[in-house]
Amino acid sequence: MANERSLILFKPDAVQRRLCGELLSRIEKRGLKIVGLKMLMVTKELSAQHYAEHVEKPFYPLLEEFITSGPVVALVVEGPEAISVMRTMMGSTNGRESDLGTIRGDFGLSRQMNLIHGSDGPEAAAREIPIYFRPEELIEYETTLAGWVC
Ligand code: RTP
Ligand code: MG
Repeated sequence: MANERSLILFKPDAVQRRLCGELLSRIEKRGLKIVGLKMLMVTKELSAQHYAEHVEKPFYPLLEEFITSGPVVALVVEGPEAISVMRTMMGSTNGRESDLGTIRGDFGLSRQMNLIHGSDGPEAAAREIPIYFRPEELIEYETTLAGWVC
C-alpha cells in the first residue's frame, strides 16, 4: 500500500457556492492528512500548465474561462493510496453521472463546474504538486493518534 500525495483543487464554483468547508470536512473525516493549503487565482498561464493535456481540446476555452473565473483553494493531501481514494470520493467528471455519496454526485449537475480536481495518478501528482506549491509550503508532521488511520 503506497503512501501517496495528491494535488486537490476546490474549483471556483466550490468557492462561490461556499462549499469549501464541506469538501475539506469530507477529506479530513476520511482520514487524509492535509500537508499544504492555500487560496489563489489560477492565471491563464497556470491553467495551461495544469491542464496541458487538454489545451488542444475543443472544451479547453470554456475550461480556461471557468478555472480562471475566481479564486480556487489548492491542497496537497497525503495518505494510503490518497490518489485513488480522492478520485473515488470525487466521483466521475460529470456530476449528472456521479454516484450519490461522492462530492460531484452530491453537489452538482455539471460536467464542467464539477467542484473539485484531484490528480489522476502518481505521475500527474508528481507533475501537479510543484505547479502549486514550493517545497517549503508542504508541511511534514506526525499523526500522533496513530492507529485510527493506516
Ligand atoms: P479534473 O482533471 O479537473 O480532476 O477532472 P477529471 O479528471 O474528472 O476530468 P478531465 O477529463 O481531466 O477534464 C478536466 C476538467 O475539464 C472540464 N471539462 N469540461 N465541457 C466538457 O466537455 C468538459 N470536459 C471536461 C471539467 O471541469 C473537468 O473536470
Ligand atoms: Mg483530469
